[in-house]
Amino acid sequence: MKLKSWLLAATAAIGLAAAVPVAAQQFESRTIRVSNGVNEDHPVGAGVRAMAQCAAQRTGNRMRVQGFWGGALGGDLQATQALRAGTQEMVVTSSSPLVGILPALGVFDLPFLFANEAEADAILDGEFGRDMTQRLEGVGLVNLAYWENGFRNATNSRRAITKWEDFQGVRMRVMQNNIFLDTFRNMGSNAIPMAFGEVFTALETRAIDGQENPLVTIETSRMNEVQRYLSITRHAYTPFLVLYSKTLWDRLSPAEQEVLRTCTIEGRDAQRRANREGNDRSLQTLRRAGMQVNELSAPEATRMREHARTVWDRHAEQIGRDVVARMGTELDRLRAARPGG
Ligand code: TK8
Repeated sequence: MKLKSWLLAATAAIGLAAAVPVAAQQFESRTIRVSNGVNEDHPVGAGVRAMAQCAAQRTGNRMRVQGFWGGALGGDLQATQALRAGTQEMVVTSSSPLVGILPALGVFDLPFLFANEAEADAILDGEFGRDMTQRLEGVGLVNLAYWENGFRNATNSRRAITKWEDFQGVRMRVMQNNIFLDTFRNMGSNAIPMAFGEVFTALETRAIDGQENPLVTIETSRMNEVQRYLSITRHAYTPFLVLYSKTLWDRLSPAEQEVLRTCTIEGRDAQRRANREGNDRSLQTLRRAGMQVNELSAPEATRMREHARTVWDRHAEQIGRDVVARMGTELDRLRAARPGG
């Protein structure tokens, strides 16, 4: 190449480098794949977009976060195993399917654990959540934040659920989790464990009668197309874990790790906001779509909660009695400080 052309090219390259903020120049170009079992119009989409925008801004567009939706990279457990194998960077997953990896996570599956979102946030974002994050690191998973799947409600094609006995004989899909299996068997349901990606088709073909999920998931998974009854039971609260493969995490620079920690928290706040705003909207949408909606009365919710208490006793050992006891102590402290909840 002639000297003049070379000088021109070199000048252009230096000029370009100078255009990228110095801070950004410390970042490699990298695409981070994050797997999700829900669809992109679910509030998790708002969280991933906020996280991606934050990462791009802080790295001069060198760190790209790419979402894969509807279980395209596999269901919760399958994607999580890919992280542990170091073949995928991130997943947003319910905690429930991971109890085979870390039994202590089962504490979040105990029926009627949280009374409201404020309690859930205080536990998850506080000392209890940090302890669980530390336990996850021990099994090759870096939990960057707790996002919100939310309070779970029941849908089915056979009858309105007005009291726990109405579950009798209903073939209810539950997550692949022994506490959910027990909770629904204990109410007389024929509980069937199944990965989330198979649920819509199983409902459509009547292989199962019902399932249970938060309102925004029921709506964005179009379950009104294959379910007649929606019963507001709020029988459990599921967190989403935003996990990074520890194997791949350890190869990141401290600066990249800092960006991801900061941006996953920004994503958390956007996702929780979208989830909570979305719940009311989803309920109206599902009503308009023709679902027959009922809410458990307070006395029947109390009866269901009391009936489910036996599940707590049966699973405390497997979860870890210390973990269950700490959760109880933390919740008692929160409730004493905020009697109104
Ligand atoms: C989505 C799942 C799902 C969960 C379930 O990846 O399996 O019912 O509530 O939303 O995590």
